[in-house]
Amino acid sequence: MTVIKLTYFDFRAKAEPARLILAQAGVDYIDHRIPAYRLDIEGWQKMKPTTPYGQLPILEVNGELISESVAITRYCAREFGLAGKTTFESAQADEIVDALQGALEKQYEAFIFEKDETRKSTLQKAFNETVLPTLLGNLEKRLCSRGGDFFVGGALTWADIVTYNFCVELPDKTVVEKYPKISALVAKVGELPNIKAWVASRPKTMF
Ligand SMILES: N[C@@H](CCC(=O)N[C@@H](CS)C(=O)NCC(=O)O)C(=O)O
Repeated sequence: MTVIKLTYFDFRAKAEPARLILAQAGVDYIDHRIPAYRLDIEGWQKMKPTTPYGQLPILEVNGELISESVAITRYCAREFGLAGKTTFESAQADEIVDALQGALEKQYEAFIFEKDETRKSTLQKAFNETVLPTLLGNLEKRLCSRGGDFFVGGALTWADIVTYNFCVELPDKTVVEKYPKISALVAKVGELPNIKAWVASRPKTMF
């Protein structure tokens, strides 16, 4: 039996897309959570050098380790049949995930990492008024061009699950309502029984 262990801080953040995929696929895995690094600086400083890039999440599969959240999420999607049926479909799913990832990095910068208050507020304004509407508008068009129900091949893939996670984690979720196809997709993914059960039962964390 394959033993899968996902190690991350006790947040949703960068591990949640992989957790959602594993939940949707009904995979039994070890959801290993360590205290947020600011709550256990000493513990994290000990563990940090044991990880490939000094960061989490990491995924161990039968003891072999991979790092980087998107690589981990993509592996889970491929391994459990949620990455498209052909290499072209895989690329179509990758495109959506990459587009979301670009915006997500700007969101983290604006809402979490930037310490200078003036710059932070400029970045947040740019995210809310330009980055996010541009991305959602483009994704709405992409979704329509691919049939309107799912992003790839008329069936659920990780592109849909990552989109769902991005939208439900937005500081202001109501913005998604302006994009009817994306909104319907987010609702549909949220109603998938395995996703719904995971979201209801997962540890409650701030982000
Ligand atoms: N590019 C990496 C970034 C991972 C990352 O930023 N991890 C943060 C937590 S979200 C971390 O480990 N911070 C602790 C540190 O850098 O010491 C990924 O996507 O996995």
